[in-house]
Amino acid sequence: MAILVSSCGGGGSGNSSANSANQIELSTTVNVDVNNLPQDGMLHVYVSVDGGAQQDMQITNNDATALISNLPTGSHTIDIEVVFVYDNSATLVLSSATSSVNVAEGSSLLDIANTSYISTYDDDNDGVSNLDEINAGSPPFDSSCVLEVSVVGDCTLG
Ligand SMILES: [Ca+2]
Repeated sequence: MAILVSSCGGGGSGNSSANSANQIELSTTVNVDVNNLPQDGMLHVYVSVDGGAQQDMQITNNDATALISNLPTGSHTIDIEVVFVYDNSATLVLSSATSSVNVAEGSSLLDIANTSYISTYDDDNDGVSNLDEINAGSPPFDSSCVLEVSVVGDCTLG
């Protein structure tokens, strides 16, 4: 038994086989400054359906996408969590969103808007959100640390 997943390059009107294996193409924009992330870890965007296991979404710049298949027709709850995972396994939730989706037969698209995200997580309780601290390059676990700004540049030498 084989499961084939085809990605159509657009334009084609592929076969629409009516069965119970509906799928949604999920996409969302991550409100994280991906160019300014700590070096000692990795950004993950997790999605779970109806409280099930989390799966990694694919991240390209600020866009995260996932193909969720085998969904029964009807209403489902999609939970998305944007998490920075440090190399030492510490995790920091930056933002999350929950969306309800009515899955139709076949394939459908779901885009979760940036504005749906809650990003008030503040692990070190210093009043600055994890997201703001990550975006500012400040250690989100240590409220005693202040933001350091260093200027790196080439001086013109004679
Ligand atoms: Ca904080």
